[in-house]
Amino acid sequence: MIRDLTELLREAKNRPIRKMAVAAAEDEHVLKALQEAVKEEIIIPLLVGDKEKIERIARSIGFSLDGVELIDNREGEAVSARIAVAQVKNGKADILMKGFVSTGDLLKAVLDKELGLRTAQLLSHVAFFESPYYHKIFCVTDVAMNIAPGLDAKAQIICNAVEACRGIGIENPKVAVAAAVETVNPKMEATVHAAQLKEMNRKGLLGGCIVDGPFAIDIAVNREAARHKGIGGEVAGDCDVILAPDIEAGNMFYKALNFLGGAASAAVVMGASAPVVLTSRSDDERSKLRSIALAALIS
Ligand code: COD
Repeated sequence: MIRDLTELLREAKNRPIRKMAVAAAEDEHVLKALQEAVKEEIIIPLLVGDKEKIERIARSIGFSLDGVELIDNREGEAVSARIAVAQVKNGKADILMKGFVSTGDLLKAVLDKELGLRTAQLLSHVAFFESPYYHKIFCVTDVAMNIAPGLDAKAQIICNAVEACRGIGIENPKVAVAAAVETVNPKMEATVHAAQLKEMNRKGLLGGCIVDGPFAIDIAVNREAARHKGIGGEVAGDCDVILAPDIEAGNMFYKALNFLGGAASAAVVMGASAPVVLTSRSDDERSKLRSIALAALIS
């Protein structure tokens, strides 16, 4: 089992090297992360984007592109996204990574019915964290893709997170369904969904995980807080997965952990025919590198 996020890199180095198509690679943070990932022999990049800009940035950071495959595209980032997706679809790459392209444009290319990477599953984003205030790594989902998931979508989001956890050795993860309170309030949809998801899991509809909630975040991550409020069970204070009620709550939690909470993160989109590295433009190259390693482990 991975105990801290730096282990992702060590573990990924021991696995077969993966080929990764990068959509709109003309981005300094992305190229720095790739430079490191190539040095660590985690991936072989296949760059798509504006060749002139990519080569200029690569030169400025001392990244030699000798032997690196590069598909030149000057028709904009959305087209680069479609070309990179096609490389994965055609089996020329095992992983897709977002470069200097908007999340919306990349996801639209991934979701394209004919040319994209859709499967029967819902696609969802899973972000892993290592926090100085928590005793193990954990993930939050979905902070970047599904805007306002309903009950069925949340069930699939949990299944994707469980699969991602398994990919890094967390078997039977403990899932906390996050809300603002610990009791079911019909006026708070997240609390109603929590009770329903718990019941679905009890009936064996989710599988391979323990689900509990509704939990406010303090209950999910802090045993003392849970004990103080009289909440027991295996999940309270020891969760592996936090299911966010919607993209707003999830995204704010994600950014707050990274920018105010001293956390380190790694993220991947699950449910497509290949893992998708979908880091935010403001994530630094270490975070991007960890996400590449995570995707390589899951792929
Ligand atoms: N999984 C599988 N299929 C999906 C999913 C999904 N998560 N989302 C949409 N689809 C399918 C639909 O069933 C439909 O067939 C087709 O895709 C189009 O659906 P729309 O019209 O809802 O999709 P779009 O193209 O308008 O939007 C899809 C996005 C993922 C782009 C949209 O949900 C979105 O903008 N999400 C937020 C992205 C974002 O801004 N993140 C910011 C944080 S970094």
